[in-house]
Amino acid sequence: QTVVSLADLRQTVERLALSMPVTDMHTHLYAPEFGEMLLWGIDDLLTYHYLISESFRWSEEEYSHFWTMSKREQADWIWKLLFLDHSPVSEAASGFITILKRLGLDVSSRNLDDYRQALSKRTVHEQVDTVMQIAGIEKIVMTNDPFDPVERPVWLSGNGKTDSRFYAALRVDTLLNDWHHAVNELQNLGYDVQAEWTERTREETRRFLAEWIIRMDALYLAVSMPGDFKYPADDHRSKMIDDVMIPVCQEQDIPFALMIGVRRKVNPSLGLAGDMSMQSDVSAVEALCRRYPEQKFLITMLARENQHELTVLARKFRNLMIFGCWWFLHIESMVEEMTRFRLELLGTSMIPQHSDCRVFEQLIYKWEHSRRIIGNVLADKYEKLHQSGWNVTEEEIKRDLDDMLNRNFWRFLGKGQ
Ligand code: REL
Ligand code: ZN
Repeated sequence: QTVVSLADLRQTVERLALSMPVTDMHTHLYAPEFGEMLLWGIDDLLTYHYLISESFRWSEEEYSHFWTMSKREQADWIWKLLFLDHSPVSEAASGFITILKRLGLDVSSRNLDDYRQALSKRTVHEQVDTVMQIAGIEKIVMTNDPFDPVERPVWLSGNGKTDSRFYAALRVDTLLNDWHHAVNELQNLGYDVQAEWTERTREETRRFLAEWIIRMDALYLAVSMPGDFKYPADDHRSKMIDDVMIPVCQEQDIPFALMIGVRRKVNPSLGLAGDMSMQSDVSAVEALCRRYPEQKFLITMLARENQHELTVLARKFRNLMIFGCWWFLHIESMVEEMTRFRLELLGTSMIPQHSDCRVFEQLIYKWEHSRRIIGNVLADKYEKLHQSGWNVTEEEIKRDLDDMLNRNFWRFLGKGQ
């Protein structure tokens, strides 16, 4: 085991940070078996909701007109506004350029139709393999909703588990945030529930979750919560968590992931692009972790203002794993800031990033940009240790990166291979 010299340190860390295999523990990507749910290619990339909201800042176009355009027309419109009329310097726009470059396309030509043609020659399977290889992604966790009419048949036909690189996470947003709608859905699926919180309703909702966890082999339950989420409270959410979510997670031995701090539809005309962030109350997470010490919680928050407190909380509860720089925090300056203080407060015992990709090729830029920052921050720390005479070996650098990019997640699940 040779020690890495100071001269080689930064470069070694960077090389390994860019290449160690990743488990992407929260995405909106799907295995090819899910058909049209798996988005990929130039037009899906350009119509990413992050780019839609950025485009409208430069246009007087009616929102409603945008939504009547074909996907290709929308992509052309966004390309012109964000890439030709202005320089693509935002994270999402520069990310598209990183993708073109890594796919070997001629970035300098700025010829969108050439890019389209180059990708249209590929099959979805080829593209999935190529992108995972370029991005160094080994395992991908999807977002799976049994109430989704397109998705449900894939699971019922047994096709949801054919590609071993993809894993399921069971989304429970409707149960927690729109109970009225959930009652309808559950009844349609044959569960004997009613709007009123009866013992039978609780039992049947637990049965629904347990059956779907098993059917999907779901790694965890997941939900996005608004910033005004309170726990404990005298409301539907607290009852659902205490009477249904926690008992089922305990029985199935899986974590509960809460992504807290979203304010949906601030501008409804923008569709998915119209969601906003809001500050949250970290004490809800504190109360959950204290009340259920045997239950594991995967937590991320959307407001920058909550990050430090949440990281401190993770020092207090080993059943709390913080993860990712979510959504509006997935920009280089925030990733840098958050990674730095997380490392300073928790060492490597956290999950510094997830991609939240919606379009397959985004794996390339989201991970490349983040890997570089994680490597750089880590290199600073090793250099400091080196000055005190503590030398690290390449094996140790690999171990630390493997923990952060891959193993911490599986270990937290109790599935540390
Ligand atoms: O999982 C979620 O709730 C969010 O990540 C999504 O709602 C969001 O639209 C996503 O695209 C953000 O990156
Ligand atoms: Zn997400």
